[in-house]
Amino acid sequence: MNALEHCFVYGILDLGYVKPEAVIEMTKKLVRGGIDLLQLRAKELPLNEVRRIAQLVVAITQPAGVPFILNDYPKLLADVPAEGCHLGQDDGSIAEARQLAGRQVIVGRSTHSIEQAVAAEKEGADYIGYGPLFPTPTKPDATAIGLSSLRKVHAQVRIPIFCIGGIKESNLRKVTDAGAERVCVVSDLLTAPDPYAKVRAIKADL
Ligand code: TZP
Ligand code: MG
Repeated sequence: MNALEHCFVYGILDLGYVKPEAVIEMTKKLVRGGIDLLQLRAKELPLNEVRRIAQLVVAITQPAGVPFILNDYPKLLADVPAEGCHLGQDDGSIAEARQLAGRQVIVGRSTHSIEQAVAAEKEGADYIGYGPLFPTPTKPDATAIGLSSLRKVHAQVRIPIFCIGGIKESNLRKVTDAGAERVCVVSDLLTAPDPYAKVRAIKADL
């Protein structure tokens, strides 16, 4: 069985929004709220600091049975017992990431078009991120792809597709009406006054 089969709401601990010292508390809130899958995205920190924070997160996610994914750094999977890693379009091959991990791991790939989505599945990704659907302050330079290709990408790709980019509780209905089945949410979770309640609300609406 695919470990992601029952994962529908993917949260990202983006350290652009959460200070390192607040990561544990935020992780606990998201996990208690029922997040299905959690990623650590720390673009500005040195590798040692990413490793340290990842160790703290995995100590919470693992007992809770929430798969934990490291953005970038497949090599960290050799010493952090996270369940997988997430690669952008320019982050190297899926096979290379698996080799660096040295054990069975989940490998995801960011995709921004149907062609990239199909290619990621063919390459052996376990899941894809698909977007950004909307413009987003979390990735300000990325071009939004909109909602019009969602049905087509779901028809062409069998691995789990996590739609991402500007998705919020307030526009979730629009996104699912356009064909999204799974979502990845960053700022709407991390800036919520009550992230626990926000996860619950998004899960309930999906
Ligand atoms: N990749 C595509 S869009 C995005 C990433 C990491 C950011 C999504 O963040 P938000 O705050 O949910 O729009
Ligand atoms: Mg990357």
